[in-house]
Amino acid sequence: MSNYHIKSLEEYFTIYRKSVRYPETFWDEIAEEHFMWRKKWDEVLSWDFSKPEVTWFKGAKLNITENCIDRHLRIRGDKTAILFEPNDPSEKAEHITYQQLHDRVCQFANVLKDKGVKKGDRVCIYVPMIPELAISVLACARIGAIHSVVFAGFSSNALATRINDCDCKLVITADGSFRGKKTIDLKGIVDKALESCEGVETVLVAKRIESDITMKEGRDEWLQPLLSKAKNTCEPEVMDAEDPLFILYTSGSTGKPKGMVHTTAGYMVNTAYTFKNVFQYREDDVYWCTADIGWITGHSYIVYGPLANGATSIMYEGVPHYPDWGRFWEIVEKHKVNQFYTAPTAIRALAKQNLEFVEKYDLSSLKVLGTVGEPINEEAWHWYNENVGHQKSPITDTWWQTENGAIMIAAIPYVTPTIPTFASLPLPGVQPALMDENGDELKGNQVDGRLCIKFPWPSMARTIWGNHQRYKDTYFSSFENMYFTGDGALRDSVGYYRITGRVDDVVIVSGHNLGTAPIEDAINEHPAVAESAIVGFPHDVKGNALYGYVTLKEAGETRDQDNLRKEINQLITDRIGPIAKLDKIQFTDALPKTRSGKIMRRILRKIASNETDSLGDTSTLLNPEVVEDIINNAL
Ligand code: 6R9
Repeated sequence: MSNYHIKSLEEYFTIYRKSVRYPETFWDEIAEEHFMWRKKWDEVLSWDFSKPEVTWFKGAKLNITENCIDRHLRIRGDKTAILFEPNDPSEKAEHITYQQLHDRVCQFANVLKDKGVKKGDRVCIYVPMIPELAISVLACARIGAIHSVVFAGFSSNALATRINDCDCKLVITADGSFRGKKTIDLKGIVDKALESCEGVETVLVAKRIESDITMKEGRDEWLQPLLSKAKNTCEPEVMDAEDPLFILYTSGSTGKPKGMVHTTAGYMVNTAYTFKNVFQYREDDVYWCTADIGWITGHSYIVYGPLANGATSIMYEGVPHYPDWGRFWEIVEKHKVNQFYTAPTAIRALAKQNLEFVEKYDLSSLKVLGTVGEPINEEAWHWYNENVGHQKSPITDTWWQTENGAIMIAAIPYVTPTIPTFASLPLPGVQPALMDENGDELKGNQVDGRLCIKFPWPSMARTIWGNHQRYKDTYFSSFENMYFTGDGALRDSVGYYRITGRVDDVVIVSGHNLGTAPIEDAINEHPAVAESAIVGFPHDVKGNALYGYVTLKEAGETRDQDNLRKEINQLITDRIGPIAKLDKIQFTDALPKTRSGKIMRRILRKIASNETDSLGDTSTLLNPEVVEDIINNAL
């Protein structure tokens, strides 16, 4: 038992050491004690990073929904599994108990079976943050179909590419979605996408916004009438440990999106274990992750991780600023949220608003705060700590990737002392390595290099759908016998990790290797600055020079821009040195971002280099309109 729930720093070190020395025993014990298996495994782990080929719990048989739902029914049948908070605060929140979740998942599973979906088939889920999204994910898992959730905000192009890449025959969607004051015509987007997806035979449509949509005869069907006719029991399909559970696409910096394939047993064990520890989840806690299920964070830490622990997991349909910027805090107060997990980009946006929005609400229920998605800058960290956590809720800065499936490096709240901007220590079972450019491992502390993982962990993606070679090339070819993350990191004098950003966010200026993240940190210290992004552009003398895109806290700021530019460069000189000074600083109202809040530096790089005719795919941007504005005002 003690392996599973870490309670002190000493215990962490003991368990961590064990997990490195005897990784198989470590995971074997966790898997054995905390899950429900139809058959136990023959072998905990086999691996060969040169192929790469990894299997965990080979020979085991299970169904993940039995672990996330059925086994809780006896003791937690009436406990809320999913707490749905609608976009509109005047609409009542919906408490879905474990028993109700069971019944609804089974009904949905029976509908899918009825439509001919079988084990191994791919189902595309393009559904907004309503209960049907979580339920459809679990329904696929119930019958062994592989779900491919596409964020319901991606364009028809992006959707079509993803449907075709893994040959989905069935698509689940909704008539539309609410986002703050706006509604989005999801079905229209699906219709357009399907013009280029010949393989799709069936579209199931959930009713949410009651809009007028067209239903294509013989292809499209309303979901609710089918569900209400379906039986509320469905025998779970018995799966092999290594059967694929889902595909989730992640956009590479170039080329088409990569369909990361996650398998069943290892993913389950790893997400459940990390959920319990990183959020210090206790039986009656209410947990809220603000991510969308269309992102890996939502898969692992709204659906699978929490439910495998019998937790109550909030699903919020809306946006942080509707009806006003106090909405997140209103929800925390209303549902007495204990763990709150969000992204630095949301924190920065919230921190820009009047403090009254957060001060108005009672946040005393909060015990743990989390962040994920990008490095959290110092200023945002302090704002979060002071105004949300009131300096008593530890912040766990969780580093991980779609490819990882589960959190890899993060502080264990109340156990690991936290330092702003440091993700801190690897979780048990995770063996990071920092590598230099020559491919040698940097041993010891006070080193800075490329972040790799040198030993398999159970929830690692096993391949890229339909393209194993690309999987190998992308992650296992840069360094021998290592998984390469693409991120840079430093390890400080006590062994804490600080993620310094994507390695491709490094610019060589006059022969100096400059990470853009620390420069951005320096700029963000300026009191007038909200956010910034630095990219390189070709320069006759220096090879590359730096171009900064800066958004100010107050839109339409009338400050003297030249003076601001001087102050910003002075800050950079003070913090990093004159070498990192920016040649150009463009003030802009917003930065182009992906749905998960990552700044699309690729686009900014093109603009800075004056290559605006080859911007590439902008279909996954949250705010494509800002691109034109930035181009028009480029320096
Ligand atoms: C979960 C998720 C992965 C990339 C990753 C890194 C960045 C995520 C971070 C972080 C610094 C953190 N990233 N968490 N950087 N500190 N706590 O975000 O997955 O969308 O695949 O992105 O995000 O660069 O490599 P994904």
